[in-house]
Amino acid sequence: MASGPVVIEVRGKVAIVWVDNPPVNALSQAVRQGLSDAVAAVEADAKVAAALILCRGRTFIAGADIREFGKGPLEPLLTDVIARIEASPKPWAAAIHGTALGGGFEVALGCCWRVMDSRAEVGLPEVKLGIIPGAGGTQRLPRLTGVATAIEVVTSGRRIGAGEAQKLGIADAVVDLEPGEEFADRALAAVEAWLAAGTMPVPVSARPVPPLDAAEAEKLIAKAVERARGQLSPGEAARAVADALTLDFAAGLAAERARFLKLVGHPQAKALRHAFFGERELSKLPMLDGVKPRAVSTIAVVGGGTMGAGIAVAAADAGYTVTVLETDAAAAKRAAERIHGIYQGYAERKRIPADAVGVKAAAIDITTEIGDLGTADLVVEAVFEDAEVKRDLFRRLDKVVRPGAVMATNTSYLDPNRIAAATGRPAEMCGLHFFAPANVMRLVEVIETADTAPDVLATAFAVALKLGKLPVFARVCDGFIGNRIWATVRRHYEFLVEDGASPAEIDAAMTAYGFPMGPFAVYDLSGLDISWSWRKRNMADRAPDVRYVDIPDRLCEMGRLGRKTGAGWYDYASGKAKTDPVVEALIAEERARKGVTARPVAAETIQRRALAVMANEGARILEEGIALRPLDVDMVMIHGYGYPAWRGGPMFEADAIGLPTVLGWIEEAHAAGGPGFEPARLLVELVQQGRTLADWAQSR
Ligand code: T1G
Repeated sequence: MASGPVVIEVRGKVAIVWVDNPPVNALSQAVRQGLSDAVAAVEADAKVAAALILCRGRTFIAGADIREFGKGPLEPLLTDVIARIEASPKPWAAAIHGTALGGGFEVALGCCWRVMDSRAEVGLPEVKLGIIPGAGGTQRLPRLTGVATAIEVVTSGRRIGAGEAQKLGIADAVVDLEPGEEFADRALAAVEAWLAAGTMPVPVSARPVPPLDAAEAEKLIAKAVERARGQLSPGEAARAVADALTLDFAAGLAAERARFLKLVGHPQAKALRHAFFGERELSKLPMLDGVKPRAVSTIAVVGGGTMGAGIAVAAADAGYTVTVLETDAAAAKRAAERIHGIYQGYAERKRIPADAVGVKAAAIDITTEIGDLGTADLVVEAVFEDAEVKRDLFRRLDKVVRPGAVMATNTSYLDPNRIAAATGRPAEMCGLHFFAPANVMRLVEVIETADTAPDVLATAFAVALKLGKLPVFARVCDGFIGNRIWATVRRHYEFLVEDGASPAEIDAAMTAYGFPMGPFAVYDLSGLDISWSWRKRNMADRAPDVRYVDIPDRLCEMGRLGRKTGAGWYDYASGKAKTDPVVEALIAEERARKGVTARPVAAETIQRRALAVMANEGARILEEGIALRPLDVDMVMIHGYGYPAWRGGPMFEADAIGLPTVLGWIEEAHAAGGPGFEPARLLVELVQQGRTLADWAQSR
């Protein structure tokens, strides 16, 4: 039988049901229909004793087709297809390679047997899309793993490797392929062996749910809700799994469906779909169409400090040959220790075996000879953030780096044009702005200078993607996309402190909004001296009517540079951030000096101000062509600054709330902040035209 993306191939007594729906075998309506038809065909074929689902391409079924969401349920529903497979008088097996995620894993759970390639993974990541498993995953998984484990799996959305899946009773067999061996053959052999054994396993849905104390289940739900910081789906997923303790399978399934339908249309789910597809749109840029990246196999990193070491490890882990250049032997030794430390951390978190630490660290060559960079295909500079230090370095690199190599600066605030101008080949230059720790943070701002050649840009994107990063295109301005928005909203947090809010109140408001950490806690962590030098560079010759808060300068003058000095906005003597009467007194003193009468500031006012200012600055960045699309701004703020993904980022959220409303909040921010915070022309025009940022993006 062949219907669309599902084809049956009978081998002996087993019907192999091939799913072939590139790129990731998503469960589109056609695939669901094909599977449903396959159940009937298998039942009707007397020669066939069992069925085996196998997928073409790089992965097993990666879940429901997310592009179908919001378009209303299309028959056949996945729940029904899985029920037909499970109820079939002939056993079905699933052979999992690559990933079986969401609905794909649920299909496998509806089968009698699951055989996994040893490199395969399974998971129910629906919470990352603001939903919960909607085809029986919350009811079948706990029947295999127990409720506590199932709650952990559905609330984290993490992937489970084959080894663990076997231990948890999810995988009935794990296949370690010999070179040249076909997974399909090994999976088929497994099914034939099970058939020969003659024992038909009990369908998962008919298996009992291992008991768990109701109070324990409640505790796990509460923990999931607390960890979600305002995102709804993890709590709902935990409750759905816990339902299995009190409801029979059919009732549990119905309850799961109800929760799923409540969430799939929720603004949080729409925001997370925006984030899912946004990540995948980042490198789809018209200026990269048909532009061939240059070949890169060797990367040199100049500077083995925190950023340099992280970049070197990320590059080595992605398979590049890496060299780190340091100024002298002592600095080289420190760089080696940092790199070793990163791998040590990986071993402690069981990401790599302990005996791999030394090998991996040693694979990164560290030199003090700039000449050794002569053969590098890409050179990334991560030295001290000083324009003359960087220009001098690139002048020297210009003499040794081979023609045709790409050179990139990791500067976060300096002008890459000025740095590139220190070389005779500015077209070979771009910015690669990593975020600390560079071996962890996925975001990279790829900066196009005035001279960057198209294939240099394409090379930067290709390397960033191979590093497993999220490359966001940006042009040159102070702070590019992320730091510019962050510096702008920071000024408003400081205005709110001067007007009456405490740093702790602002931090509480923004963590309640969904940020992992409050802004003042972040400032103390990254060091107050960074923005101090930014203010000195950018605010020293400000116009008299520009609002300026002196409190952070006073803190720095007092030597309170943040955690690294034991005090900043907070006091860290106890190891934890504590409100400090010294800071409270300083704030009161500054208010008095400015003649400001403190007034209570509601959390909602703080949150609205933050969104308004971020969206406004984001719109300016779009107007100026520094960023190309609202999604670029959103992905930077989500992946670089902790903006809650379930809000979609400031631009998406501004549209979701409604630009007229947000423009009102921006005007309030302008009233509070004065010159420099005028509403962006783009937003004013869109409101006048009754259009959204998404409309604007579509029209470009
Ligand atoms: N639906 C539609 N398109 C999808 C898709 C999906 N589930 N998964 C991936 N794509 C597209 C993606 O947009 C990209 O398109 C291309 O495939 C390659 O993806 C009932 C309701 C599988 C690990 O959450 O995690 O099941 O950009 O670049 O890096 O309970 O894709 O090329 O045009 O990511 O190799 C649950 C989502 C759904 C898994 C592969 N499933 N996908 O990663 O490729 S909800 C998921 C992934 C659900 C049920 C519920 C990854 C991947 P384009 P890619 P990759």
